[in-house]
Amino acid sequence: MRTKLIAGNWKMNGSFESNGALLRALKEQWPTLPCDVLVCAPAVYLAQCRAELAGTGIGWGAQDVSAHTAGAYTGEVAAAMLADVGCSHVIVGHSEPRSYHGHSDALIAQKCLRALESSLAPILCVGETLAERDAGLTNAVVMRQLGAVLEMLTPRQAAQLVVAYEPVWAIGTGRTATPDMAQEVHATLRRQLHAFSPDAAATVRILYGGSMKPDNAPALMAMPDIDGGLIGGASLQADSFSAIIRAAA
Ligand code: 3PY
Repeated sequence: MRTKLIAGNWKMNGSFESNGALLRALKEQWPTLPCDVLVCAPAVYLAQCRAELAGTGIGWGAQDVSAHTAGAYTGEVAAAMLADVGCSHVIVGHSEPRSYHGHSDALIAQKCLRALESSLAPILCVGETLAERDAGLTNAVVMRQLGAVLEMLTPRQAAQLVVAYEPVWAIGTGRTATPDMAQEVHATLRRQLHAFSPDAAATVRILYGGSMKPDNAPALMAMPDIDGGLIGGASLQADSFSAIIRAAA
């Protein structure tokens, strides 16, 4: 049985003041948690997350990681630095940096490797655009994106991954895949993992992302291959994030 994971993706939102209020509200609401929970904050606020969350059950993670280990890479943050500030996870390959900053499958695979070398679990995002879905390419796209990472990993490393299926057409649009649509893609990803390593297929959590909200979370998370959510806007308010955590219980 895989423990469900609810991960907040704050994207480029927040301030010391608003983060503090949000984290304190979550701590108060969840002295004990019904599933795994973490918040993925902008890098500059990760130390604040550590100060607020250390010793609670709520974890924290980053939204990107350098493909390099250290050195002359102005503006980048190394996996070892994220581990040093207590991160357990890092989002890799979200469709926003894939499309706005040209993150390729090969670069994303390198980022996953750097994360794993520092004992960080990559949350590998995969997902198709609307044009790709309409052209019947959904499975081919997500399998290409996952395959580019798997081919760099050992089965043991693959078992450390978290995969997030985020249909690009459902991100920031308010549109969501129906539970059946999402389940079909999650099952495809699970089969691909199984062909690579049955152990990884049994362990890896496949999250749904893309406008998961309190009202659609219960039906999505009732699906057999949906092991939690990567939550955008609804993770910025304690009440909506908590409602999704309750839906995972
Ligand atoms: C969204 O829900 O908009 C996301 O992109 C989650 O990562």
